[in-house]
Amino acid sequence: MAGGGVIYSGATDALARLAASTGIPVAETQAGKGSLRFDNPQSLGALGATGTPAANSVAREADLVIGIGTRWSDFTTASHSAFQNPTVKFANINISPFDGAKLAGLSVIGDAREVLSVLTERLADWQVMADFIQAYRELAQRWDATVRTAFATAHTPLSQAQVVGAVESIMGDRDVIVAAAGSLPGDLHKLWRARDPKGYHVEYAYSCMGYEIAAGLGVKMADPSRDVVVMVGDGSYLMLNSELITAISERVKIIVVLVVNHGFASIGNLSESVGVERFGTHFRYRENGSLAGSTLPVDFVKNAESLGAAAYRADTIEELRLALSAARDAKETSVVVVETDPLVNAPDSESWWEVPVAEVSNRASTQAARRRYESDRTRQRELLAPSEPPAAD
Ligand SMILES: Cc1ncc(C[n+]2csc(CCOP(=O)(O)OP(=O)(O)O)c2C)c(N)n1
Ligand SMILES: [Mg+2]
Repeated sequence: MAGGGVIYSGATDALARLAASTGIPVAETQAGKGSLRFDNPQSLGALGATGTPAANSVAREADLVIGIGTRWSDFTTASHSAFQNPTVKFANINISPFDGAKLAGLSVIGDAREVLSVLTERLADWQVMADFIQAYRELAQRWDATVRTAFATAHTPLSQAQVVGAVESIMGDRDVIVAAAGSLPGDLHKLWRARDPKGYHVEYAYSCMGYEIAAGLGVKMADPSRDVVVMVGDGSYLMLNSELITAISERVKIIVVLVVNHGFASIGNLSESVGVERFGTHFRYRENGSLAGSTLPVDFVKNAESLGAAAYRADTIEELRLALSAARDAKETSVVVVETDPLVNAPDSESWWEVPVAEVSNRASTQAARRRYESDRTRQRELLAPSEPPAAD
């Protein structure tokens, strides 16, 4: 399990060597995404609530999990439901004793790159079983096919997956995608096919709305040799679009892809999952005391233009590709405004996230959600049994 520590310690090559020589498959957290290239034969992609079914399936059965530079966050462990093998054990390589001790793991305090190099030497004659390799490769290939289908399946308005696919296709191997809040981090975690350890910058620790444009500016200043594409939802954009002005005044070029779905799609999904039917998550007029009036007439193209950015509206996939190419070739900061359907979700992670549901409610939808919640909770594992250190030999 590769966390952000793999990237921060410069351990990506060391990880690839360990994975290649032992056949141990690698899954990634948000911060660890890009630890391996997406097409590395040992890569399973993202793990957990926003993960790939491939990684989640392998995690469910795993008997030993090595956490490298990961905080084992609630999303990563799918609220402690990701690991179902009754004898699963953890070994955590971390520079922080606090994180090393998590999931009752065997704590190995050290730098990820150094520890991985030693581990590769000591495991020189050891490999996982061949049928395991075949099984996880099949799972990874199946997920890859699912991603390609999601990118290519036409919807009107576009699906967010189509937009992610179009953005990915215009970016070079070293370019950086930036995101932070809403439905994008989850979709990017599972769908994005990372090609460089520094190519994926998603803030999902606090998932702070408004981080996106300011972060894109910082990433571009840190390495001007890379193109930076910021993907931001309309909710986040409305919270902090003003940093566009800083990008323009400093002549720091970023490309902003503004995904307009007229509200908080992610919170709408969450609301549905707890039986509250997307209450208050649409950008609509209040009418007769209800929040279900007509859609607010915000013109995002004019808004971006008014701040000094070049702005494009894209309603079809062809218009999106043209706008993205123009933005990529331009010298100045651009905003590509694209409308998407908030009700078309990315392919399922086959995972779970614990969001408690009201125990007492008159709504049938909430009562049904509560029953689902109680049943899902039975999959949680405490993972408190300590992993014994190996006997000295
Ligand atoms: C500063 C801040 N306030 C509130 C939240 C809770 N929150 C998470 S996503 C979200 C809605 C985001 O809407 P948008 O940017 O349009 O993305 P979408 O969900 O539509 O993909 C909210 C309110 C947050 N993450 N950060
Ligand atoms: Mg939105």
